[in-house]
Amino acid sequence: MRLFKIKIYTHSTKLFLAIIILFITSQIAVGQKKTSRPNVIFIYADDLGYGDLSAYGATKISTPNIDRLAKEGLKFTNAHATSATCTPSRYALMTGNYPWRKKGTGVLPGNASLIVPTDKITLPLVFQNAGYKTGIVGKWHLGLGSPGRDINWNKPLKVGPNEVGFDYAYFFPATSDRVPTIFIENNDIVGYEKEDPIEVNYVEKIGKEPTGKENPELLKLQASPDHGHNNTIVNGIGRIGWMSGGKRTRWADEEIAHVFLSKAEQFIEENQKNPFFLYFSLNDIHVPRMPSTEFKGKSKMGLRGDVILQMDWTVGEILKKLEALGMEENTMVIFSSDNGPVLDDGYADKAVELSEGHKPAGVLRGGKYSSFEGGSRVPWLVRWAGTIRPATVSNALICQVDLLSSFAQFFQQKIEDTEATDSFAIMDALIGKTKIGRESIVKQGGALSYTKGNWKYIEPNTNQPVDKLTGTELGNNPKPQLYDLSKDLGEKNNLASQYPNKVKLMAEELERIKDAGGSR
Ligand code: NG6
Ligand code: CA
Repeated sequence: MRLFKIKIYTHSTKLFLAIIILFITSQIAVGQKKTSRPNVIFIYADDLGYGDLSAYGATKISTPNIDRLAKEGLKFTNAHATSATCTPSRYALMTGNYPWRKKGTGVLPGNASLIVPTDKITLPLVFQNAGYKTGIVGKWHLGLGSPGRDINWNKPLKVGPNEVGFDYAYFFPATSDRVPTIFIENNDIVGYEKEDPIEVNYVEKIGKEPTGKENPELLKLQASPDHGHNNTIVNGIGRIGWMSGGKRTRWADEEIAHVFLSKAEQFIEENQKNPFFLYFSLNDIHVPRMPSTEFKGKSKMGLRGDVILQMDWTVGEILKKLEALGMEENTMVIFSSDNGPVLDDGYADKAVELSEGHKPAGVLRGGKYSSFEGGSRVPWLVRWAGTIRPATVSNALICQVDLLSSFAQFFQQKIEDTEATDSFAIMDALIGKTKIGRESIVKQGGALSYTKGNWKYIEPNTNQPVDKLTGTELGNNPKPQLYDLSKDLGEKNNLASQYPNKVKLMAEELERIKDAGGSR
């Protein structure tokens, strides 16, 4: 009898244990399912500086929603765009190649041809190959249409984001200070009417509409002298370039943030059952800074501060949406900026006067356009709830050009040696598993710079040291520059004459990287 009881006992214990083990393994399986193919949202701010967020030390402005990413995730202090302007940084993000290797990757006009190859791997293609749905919402600025052909704005706009890996695209072609001031959904201009055909020109005036130059009295935001934002007036703001027609397709600047947010939310909702990659490329905080009414005057720092708050609100809305859909754990949210900050970038919005006491680049020297760190060292935050430990800080050296190879590594895809040649597979660094990132980086401002470990070398360059229009210190110097970033992040002490051998070595290594056609 006794024996029998024990037998039953052991039998049921075994059963109990088996059930527990089954339960645990099924939970692990659910967990894996959740985390091995997370959705990825890459939020890319425009012209946001290293010191513009309270998470990065700003005290005159508060960005609680973006700061949440730091509190609940990982904050990088040594993260970089490849370049100090938009088009080249975005080219690198899409292709995994340093932009200075290819001619024609500088800031593009609104009627430029597509510069991203359609027959090579791209960041969105990595996700498509992994079975993800891919979308871009926001600023594009990488051209449209085949090289060498003028864009016909009155036909479907083929050869753009859709042709380089995005299943869905809702975007504007260049920048909000450039014509055409239109939204495009996939291949079509939103609200297009064939009775009012659209023409765009960057050489001479077309049509009879007033321009900022001829009719400044019509402007609600004056252009700064000499910057050239005084051509066709759209929504009371002079633009770079001329356009005619498409009267009802033109946006109001005040609606851009809301339109993009609603399209991003729609994409998230529609794809909540698929894994997806969303490239959410904000218009904020680029000029013209013209926030929606609810944000006007809110920051007490003028329009530039107001659009920072609008940008922060946008990020908060995305986080809310993920929460509402129960998608926090299976969605990785990455936030960064395409280049450093600038105050006067073409419009008299009083950014210089009203930013007093605020340091847009934080401790860094220079800003947008510069070879100094202010040009391209940028905020970078990642939240992946349940996987990345909250409130982690990493000083790993990482660059936006690495996203392509890192996600390919994550999905176990092989990238040909001839493609994405400057993109390093450093996924463990990007999600905080290690603090070792890439070994070195070549960046582009006024001149090229080469950083390895603590040392940064800037190539000699005879161009003007200070940009006359924006007042930015460009980092140009006819003599070589060498900085020890571990002691001098503000790049104040040029140590080149103290360490001539170091300078020689770094200059040689930079030449080798240039000649090699790739650095990976
Ligand atoms: C510059 C514009 C500037 C801005 C920039 C592009 C002038 C004098 N300045 O050429 O206003 O539009 O291009 O910014 O034209 S970016 O963030 O897209 O690179
Ligand atoms: Ca930019």
